[in-house]
Amino acid sequence: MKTLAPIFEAIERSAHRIREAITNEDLCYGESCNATGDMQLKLDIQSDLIIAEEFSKITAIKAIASEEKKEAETLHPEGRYMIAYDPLDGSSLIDVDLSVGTIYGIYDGEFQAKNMLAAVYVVHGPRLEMVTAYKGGVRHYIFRHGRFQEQETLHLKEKGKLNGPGGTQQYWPPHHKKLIDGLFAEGYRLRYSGGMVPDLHQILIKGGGLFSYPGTADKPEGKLRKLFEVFPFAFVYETAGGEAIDDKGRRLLDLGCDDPHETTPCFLGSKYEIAKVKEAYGV
Ligand code: P6P
Repeated sequence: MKTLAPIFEAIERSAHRIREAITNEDLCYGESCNATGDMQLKLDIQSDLIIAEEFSKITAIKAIASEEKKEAETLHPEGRYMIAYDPLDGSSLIDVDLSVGTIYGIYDGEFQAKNMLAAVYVVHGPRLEMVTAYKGGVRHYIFRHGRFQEQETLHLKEKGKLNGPGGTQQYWPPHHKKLIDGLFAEGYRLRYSGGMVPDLHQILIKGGGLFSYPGTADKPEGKLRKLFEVFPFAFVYETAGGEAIDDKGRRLLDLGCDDPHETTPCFLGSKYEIAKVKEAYGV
């Protein structure tokens, strides 16, 4: 962790500054749209500026790619690390006071899944929490009494109990609906807020289950972005002993990425549930 220590420290500083903004700033929409056309909440833009400012101080960071910006941005040409991040994922949930989060993928030299060194996410909920996946371990921190206190290492069981089915159900392919209904028929509990960070955090903390965002009639390539949403969580889930695949049964971390905003259908979860996905999709 020594070499990435300055990056983790910058992530912690950003987490506090973003939480302050969430608590005290207004929620009105900004005047501009982000690369995927979503109206940008002022908080999205502010969070992006906070993170970019903190990372700009670290000469080891060569470039950053943000969900809020169309292209990647070079910070220090002599640097080594490339960081892709979603500064405030699920920000539209703030105005109903639900949890949101920030997601980081830390890449070595280029923005490709095979180059991922570490993944970090921060959860802004009733508590401020952070999870890091690095060098074979998934570490969980809760901010208490002025510092991030490390908890038990996180692991996914072979089989869980929670089901987080994303996407617009009327546009699900029939075999996907059969998969999801089958899990509910086995007694799985519905756990889906529409915020990727708290939804995947819940399944991880509770030991297992399935999070899915399939290809649908309205979004054939899914909705979630590879570089700063899907690859980081795939890295966390695999490090925790789970699996993360696309709708063709391929490991998400084996996929290429040609554009920072490229999306993919994604299934992340415990081994039993991923086997169910492969069976339903015939892959
Ligand atoms: P849907 C939030 O907008 C987000 O990008 C992710 O955080 C979340 O998993 C997904 O979209 C929810 O999408 O279509 O299920 O509402």
